[in-house]
Amino acid sequence: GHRGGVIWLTGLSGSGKSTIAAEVERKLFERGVFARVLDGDNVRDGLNANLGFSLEDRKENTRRVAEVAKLFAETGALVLCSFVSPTREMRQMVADIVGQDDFMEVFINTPIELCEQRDVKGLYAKARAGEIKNFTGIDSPYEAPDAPFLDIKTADLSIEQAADQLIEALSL
Ligand code: GGZ
Repeated sequence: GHRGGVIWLTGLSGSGKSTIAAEVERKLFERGVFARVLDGDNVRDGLNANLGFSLEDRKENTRRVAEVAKLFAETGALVLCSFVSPTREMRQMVADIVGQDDFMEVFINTPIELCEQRDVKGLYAKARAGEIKNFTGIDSPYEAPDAPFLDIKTADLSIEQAADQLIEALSL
């Protein structure tokens, strides 16, 4: 059997975090593993609707998600948290909240050139045009993890291959 834990996917906007997390969730469901994705799409509309993208708001976004993820993990879920969470300090806070033993940091390592080239949501173009301020990688920092549990270099991987790397690393 398995017990709950928090898998924390960090990376740039457009790096593929949420897509990979959703694929991992799907594959784990097939194996009968209780997994849930938390990401900006299901958290920033509700729980964190009052937060923006200043570093202070991102920190609070991250803190609340970590607290929720901890509660989920205590029910036995594997919680796939997909958040830019751009600073080492923020991610250390997550580790402190959920407990080092239940925290797995996964770096979705996609070069910014590639994220910007794909620009799935058109946000990089807007950030370049100055229509979005404090955009990660453009005019707001991103600090790559020093020693993540797993570093997925997505450039030459399909979504499925990236998801498989993550699942393999979990050795369930
Ligand atoms: C970064 C932003 C911004 C700014 C809106 N900077 O590609 P997406 O759209 O789906 O992922 C990004 C998401 C980031 O939200 P998070 O909650 O993950 O951020 S953090 O952990 O830093 O709190 C992007 C969109 O929201 N977005 N404005 N300025 N990404």
